[in-house]
Amino acid sequence: MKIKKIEIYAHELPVKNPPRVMSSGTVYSLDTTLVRLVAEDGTEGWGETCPVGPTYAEAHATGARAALIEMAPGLVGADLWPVALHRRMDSLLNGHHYAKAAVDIAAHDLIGKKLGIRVAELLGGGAVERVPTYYSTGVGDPDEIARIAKERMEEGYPRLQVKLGGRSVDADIATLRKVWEVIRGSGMRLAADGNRGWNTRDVLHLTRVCVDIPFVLEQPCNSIEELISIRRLIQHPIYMDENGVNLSTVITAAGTGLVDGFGMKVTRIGGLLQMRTFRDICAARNLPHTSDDAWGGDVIAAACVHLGATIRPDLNEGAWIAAPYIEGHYDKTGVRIESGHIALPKGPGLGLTIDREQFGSPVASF
Ligand code: 0XW
Ligand code: MG
Repeated sequence: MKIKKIEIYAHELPVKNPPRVMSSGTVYSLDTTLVRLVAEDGTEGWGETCPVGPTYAEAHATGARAALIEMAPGLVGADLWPVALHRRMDSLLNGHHYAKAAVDIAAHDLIGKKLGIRVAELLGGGAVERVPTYYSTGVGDPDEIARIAKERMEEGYPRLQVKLGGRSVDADIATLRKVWEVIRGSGMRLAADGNRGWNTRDVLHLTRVCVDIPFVLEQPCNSIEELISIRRLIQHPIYMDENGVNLSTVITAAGTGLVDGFGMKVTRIGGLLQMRTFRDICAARNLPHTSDDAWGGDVIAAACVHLGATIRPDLNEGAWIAAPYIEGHYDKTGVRIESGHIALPKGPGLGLTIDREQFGSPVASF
């Protein structure tokens, strides 16, 4: 199974009710990159990568396309099987996981279609048909965030992630208190995501003052060193998100007991091949985790859901997708949220029907 053709597309995804505010930046519309791989027999596969602006991670939209254009000539004729494909990509470009992930996802989609099986089965199977998701608020006024929390709880979301940081820590504490007043006793799980936005002083204060609220503290500070310094001083569990940049870091974080779980992004870690290994490392250490990406349309959403379906259910913190925060879809059939859960698509590969017309001409094709 070899790659015959590669097309790279750019597509704009406007934020619904803009802006979306996080401690790492404020965004109004996101520039996503799609990859279409075509095999020798004409079977196609789609991949996607969409950094949520240039300051969330060490990634940006035009960087993704530059990396893909750098690799693409050397990928024509390459073996599609993911292990071989990643070796080929690594021989063409060092790093740039978030770009390589788009090729990896497209290859999984294509192989699934060729074999007539879903990506979830390609990833090892054991999939649930109804995948839990979670809702992620922006950073906002405490009363407004509590109102959103109530609405999502009533809709049936099993988990809520509240975005915090980048402002006075007292406003963050007030937000957590108001949200907890609303969801207390409902069973809805809570994550407090600082998105690297707090210093250790503010985290220590926040966790002391909120010791009675059972939230998970997600990526509170910028660096691994800061996580190490607060780890033994707080009583809330810590999840790593942005610092989990590769499998090596994950192995160390899991192996040394630095964290109690992860928020993980398919593109940050390099694609579904690495995500599958990450899932199994977490299972070996009983560490809960998500299956997310930073942003993106229907393709990346489907990739997160297929992987998310295969996570051991007691460790599954949900597959997050950007659909509720985006205007429109470019896929006709795929992933939709209902009562805080997503039905795993039925068709082969990612199970999508892409409306390619929406993307216009490719920005590059090889
Ligand atoms: C909720 N997410 C998965 C999507 C946002 O863009 C960032 C994020 C996170 O940091 O958890
Ligand atoms: Mg996070």
